Amino acid sequence: RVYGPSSTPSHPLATAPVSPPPFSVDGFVKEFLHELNTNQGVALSRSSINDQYLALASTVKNYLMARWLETGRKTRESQAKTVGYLSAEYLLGRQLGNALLATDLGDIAQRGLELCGLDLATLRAQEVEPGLGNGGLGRLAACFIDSLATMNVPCIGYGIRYEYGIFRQTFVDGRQVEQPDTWLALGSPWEFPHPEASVTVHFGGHTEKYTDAAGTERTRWVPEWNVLGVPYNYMVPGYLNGRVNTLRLWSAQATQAFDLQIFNSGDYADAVRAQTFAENISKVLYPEDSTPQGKELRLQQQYFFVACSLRDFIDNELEEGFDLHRLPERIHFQLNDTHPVIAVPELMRILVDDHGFDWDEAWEVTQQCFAYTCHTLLPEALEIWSTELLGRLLPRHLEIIYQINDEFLARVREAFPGDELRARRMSIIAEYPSRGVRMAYLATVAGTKVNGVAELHSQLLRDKVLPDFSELYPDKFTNVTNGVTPRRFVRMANPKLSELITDAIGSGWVTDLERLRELEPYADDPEFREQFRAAKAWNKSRLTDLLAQRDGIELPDGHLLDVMVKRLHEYKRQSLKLLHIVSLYEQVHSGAIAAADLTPRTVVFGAKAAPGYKMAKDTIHLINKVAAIVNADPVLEGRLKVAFPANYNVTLAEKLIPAADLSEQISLAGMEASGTGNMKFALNGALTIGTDDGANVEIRELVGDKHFFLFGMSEPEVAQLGAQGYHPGSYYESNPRLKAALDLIWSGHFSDGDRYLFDSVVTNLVHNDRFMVLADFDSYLATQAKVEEKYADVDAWTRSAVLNVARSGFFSSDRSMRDYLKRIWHTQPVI
Ligand code: F58
Repeated sequence: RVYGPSSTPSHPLATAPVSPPPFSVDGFVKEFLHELNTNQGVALSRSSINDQYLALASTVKNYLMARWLETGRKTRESQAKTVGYLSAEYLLGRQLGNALLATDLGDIAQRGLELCGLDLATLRAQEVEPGLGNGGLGRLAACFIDSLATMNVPCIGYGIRYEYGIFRQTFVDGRQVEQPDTWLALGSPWEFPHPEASVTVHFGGHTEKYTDAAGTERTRWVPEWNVLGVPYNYMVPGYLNGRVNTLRLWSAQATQAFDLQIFNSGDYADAVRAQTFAENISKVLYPEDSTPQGKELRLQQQYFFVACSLRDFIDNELEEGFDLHRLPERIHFQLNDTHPVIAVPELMRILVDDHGFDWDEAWEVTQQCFAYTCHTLLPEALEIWSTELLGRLLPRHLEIIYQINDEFLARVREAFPGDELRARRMSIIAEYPSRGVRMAYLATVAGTKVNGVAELHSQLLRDKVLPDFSELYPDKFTNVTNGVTPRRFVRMANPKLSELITDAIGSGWVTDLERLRELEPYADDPEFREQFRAAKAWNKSRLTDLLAQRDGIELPDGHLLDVMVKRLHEYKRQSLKLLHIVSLYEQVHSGAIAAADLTPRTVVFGAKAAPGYKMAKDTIHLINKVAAIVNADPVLEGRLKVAFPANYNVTLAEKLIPAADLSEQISLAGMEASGTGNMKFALNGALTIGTDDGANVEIRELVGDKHFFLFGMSEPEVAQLGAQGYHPGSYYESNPRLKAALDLIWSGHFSDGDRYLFDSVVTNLVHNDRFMVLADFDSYLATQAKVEEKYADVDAWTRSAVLNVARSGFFSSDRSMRDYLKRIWHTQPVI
């Protein structure tokens, strides 16, 4: 790669710093129309909304461009260490609104567009969000890169440019049906492809030994096939600070050589098929939740993006004249879960095979370059790649992993002589039920640090998931509690609340969220509470309009808005929320309570199920069936309503969360690593009903018991009940309310008399119930009664809601980033 002109430029402009276009409303209009005419090739009078959206995006991009170039220059000059965030997922959400916020161009754009007879909100609604992630883990990556840019920390986010992101969920007769997410179809103005900077990635083949010129025995990998990684750069603008970091997503393409070879062999059809084969690697995001499938294509994806990213960074280093022995001073790669862990043997391979390092030297460097974040506690969610597959796809990497493991086990045996059982337990290579590489172990052995994502999770990670490792390396383990970006999830999503906060305490909270504390006294101010309620009411009416238009759902006025949005998974226990609804319905119809005594409540669900996860899909079907009956019931009219808008995504979250009164965080204690939705709700003034799980624990500690509805067993109680033997049937038999609710489902009442339709869901709860829904049912209902009592006291409720906002500043992802900087990356902002 050669950059820059071939001779010294003589025109003065050619060496002047790039400056952003000056901005005024007139300047905006001029730029916008210029983009519309030159980029879209249309006149305003003939332009479509999509043309207008693309022209607006270009206008904002042009404004950011000079800052992007300047950020690159400053970062190179400072020689500061960069954070390399390696993540297979980035759930970015729409870009335009965030870019307008980061540049403070929102007002100018709005006024300029009005002068053109256009409406900003309409153009914003045209954007299809890049849904390049499944849920919490991918959204966390997006929050983190936003915070690093805002905090002036050099960071490159590396990932995959999936052609199809997370599927679009539709409901057909209440069942989930997946549709492809064609987010690129109408153009993608936020990306900058750089085919000239493509990287070749190798796969397959075998390894050979040879002796180099110095007489040293070395190994070389003779791969069988390869693909090209084409980088697409995305801007990551900091909030009002002029910094623009880079997100680099890789797209797979067939290499020319590969094509030619087959073309020359005369089989045109085969050549085209080869191309498809290569492009398949970045074709689609795996819509998994929690259980890795061990699919070959997924391993290809993982190695593909990691190999591209390391090559990219290292080539740059070499071009700039850095010595790879000093790599740890230049970069810290953060492994977002185990998906990028194949980067560890890849860096070893690069250093040893390509750059002639000896093994120990390479291991020294590699160990200092990585740190690993774990996002789960479910044993089945820890990735294990079969050695058969790894050996076939990445033979050299498997050899390297074996050698890392040999040296590691030698160390274990030295530390614990004679404890062969321990060595077997800790081996990176699992032998049972079949031979495989435990990626979490590899990451733990290789990285400088291992962190969990909330206090409770990090503790359970040490004590239950990796106890042998925490004994061997006590200092490696640390916690960084997750956070969310206040820019997108408060400032942008909740403009009314933001205005209220800013009027009260100034605007500094947007980048210093702990300052929300200054709101505490306002909780006792009746006028402030009134305005706070007005903001909530505005958010609810905005949501009402959206759901009416988007889903044909009618939200009743004046209801307690009770929201449970997250992936559908048994451990998250949407079925507990559902049993609550069914029980209210049953109690009214059995005459146990009068409909008039119910607190008017609308329950909103949002959840996608992994397409292959039957129990999750059945649960979605059941929720929709129950919703249909409840919503059509005249007795419950105005009292209870269930809404399940399809295709919950970041865009919908931005409207739903600010409108919520009650946040449902009801996983079985010890199962949800952290949760981040829980933080977004608290920051937007919803009260939480939740178990003592994940970051709920910290939310409750901070907001105070009086302002949080805790229920259910604690993690030690769950462990104890599990150890003594859990029998869900005994709860079913002994709790008449629970039995009545389950029996009603079983009777076919919600399935047109079909007793078998939901048999698997109910049978599973009564006979298996791995996540102890029945054990927590009673406590959940009793706590919901407390919710209703409190909701009846409007002032007490609002006071708690204000205090939730005031005391949740800790959950800014800026704070998470400060913790990573201090505890893991040891790097500094560049001013
Ligand atoms: C989530 N994990 C945790 N995984 O469940 C949640 O508690 C935590 O707050 C969040 O990470 C951020 O730390 C998660 O979202 C996935 O989506 C994986 C994607 C790849 C396949 C396996 C699940």
